[in-house]
Amino acid sequence: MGLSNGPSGGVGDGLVVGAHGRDVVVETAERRRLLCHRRGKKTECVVGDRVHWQPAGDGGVIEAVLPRTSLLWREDRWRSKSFAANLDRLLVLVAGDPPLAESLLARALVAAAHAGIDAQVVLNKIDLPQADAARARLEPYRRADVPVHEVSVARDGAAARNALMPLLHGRTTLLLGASGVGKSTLINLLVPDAAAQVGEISRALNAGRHTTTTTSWYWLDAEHRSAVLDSPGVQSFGLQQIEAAQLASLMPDLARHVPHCRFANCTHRSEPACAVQAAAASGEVEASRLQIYRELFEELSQPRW
Ligand SMILES: Nc1nc2c(ncn2[C@@H]2O[C@H](COP(=O)(O)OP(=O)(O)O)[C@@H](O)[C@H]2O)c(=O)[nH]1
Ligand SMILES: [Mg+2]
Ligand SMILES: [Zn+2]
Repeated sequence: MGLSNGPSGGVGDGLVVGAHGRDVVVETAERRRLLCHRRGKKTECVVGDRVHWQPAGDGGVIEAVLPRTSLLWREDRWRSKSFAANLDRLLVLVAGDPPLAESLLARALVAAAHAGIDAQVVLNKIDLPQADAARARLEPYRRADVPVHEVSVARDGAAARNALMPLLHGRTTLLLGASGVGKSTLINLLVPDAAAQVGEISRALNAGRHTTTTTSWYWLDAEHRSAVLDSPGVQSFGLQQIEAAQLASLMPDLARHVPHCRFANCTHRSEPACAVQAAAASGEVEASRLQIYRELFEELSQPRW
C-alpha cells in the first residue's frame, strides 16, 4: 500500500494513522495512504482522528476533523500530549520485571475513566518469579473490577495470542506500558508485518526519529477493522486535565464509598465520618490506593500557571 494522490477534485474521508507536527498520514477510504498537511489550529488532529481532506500538490490538506468519540491525553505542568482519538479500549501492559509501576498504572486508569474509555490490564512475563509480587499488587485492581489478563508473550506466544486477540477484535486499542514490559515483543507477535507497517508511516513522515515520539498505528487484519496502537515508552503521566475534586469518582474502588461520606464535598484526607478513609482502615480499600489518591490529589491541587 504505497502513498498516492487522492481522487482529483472532491473532498475525501480518511483516518489519521500517523502524525507529527503539521504532517499527517491519512489512510483514505480506498485504503491508500496520503501525506497531508494541516493548516492551523482549526484542523489540529491526532492519530485516530477521522478527517476530511482535499488533494493539494503531491498530497493533501486537512479540511476538517470530525467529532471524536474519545480523546486520551496526558497533561503535565508544561505541556499536554495526546495519545490518540476515537479509542475503544486501553490495554495497560505491566510486568514483574521491570517492577510494576503502580503509579503509572493508576494514572492511566484514571485518564481512561476520565476519557470514557474501557481499560484493562495485561500482566506479561508470568514465566518469571517476579510475577507473583506483581500479581499481588494487581489484586486491588481486580477487586475494583478491572480485568487483568496474564500472559507470557515471549515464552508462550500462542496462549498470549488466544488471550488477547478477542479483546482487540473489531476495535481500536491503545497499548500502554513502561519501557521493558514487552510492548514491542507483543506487537511483533500480533502483527507479523509490524516493521513494514510502521516503516511506511515513518517514511511518509520523513523521519525514522519521529517513530519514538509519536503513536504508531498497526492493523491486525486485512479488512482494517482491528487496530492496535503503540505509544512510545511512557515515563510520566500528568493528569492536570482532571480536577482534584473529580479524582475519587474516577477511581472505582474509592468511588463506591464516596456517597457514604458525611460531607458532600469530602476530599477523603482528614474529614470526619469519611467513608473512604473508613474503608481503607478496614482493609476494604487497599492502603496503596488511598496513598496514590492522596498523592494525585495533592498534585492536582497545586496552582496552575
Ligand atoms: N521472561 C520474559 N521476558 C519477556 C517476555 N516478553 C518480553 N520479554 C523480554 O523483555 C524485554 C523487553 O521487551 P520489549 O518488547 O523490548 O519491551 P518494550 O520496551 O515494552 O517494548 C526483552 O528482552 C524481551 O525479550 C516474557 O513473556 N517473558
Ligand atoms: Mg519497545
Ligand atoms: Zn470522604
